[in-house]
Amino acid sequence: TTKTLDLDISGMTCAACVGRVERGLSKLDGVQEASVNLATERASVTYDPALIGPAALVQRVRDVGYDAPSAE
Ligand code: 9UX
Repeated sequence: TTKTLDLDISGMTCAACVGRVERGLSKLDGVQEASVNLATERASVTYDPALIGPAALVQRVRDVGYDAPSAE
């Protein structure tokens, strides 16, 4: 089973930022796909809720250097 989380992310200013967030999220166990839209400053993350949850996804965004509010 999979779930999708949409996250607001702030602090991304160039296309390389998008890559950093996508790669940072994608390599976590349980994340199947992460796609970031620079224009809307949002990420869509598809994950296995048995392996990872929203709090860890938000924390990962912060760890790679951007700001994200608590998961909606
Ligand atoms: Mo672009 Mo983003 O030079 O942290 S990678 S601003």
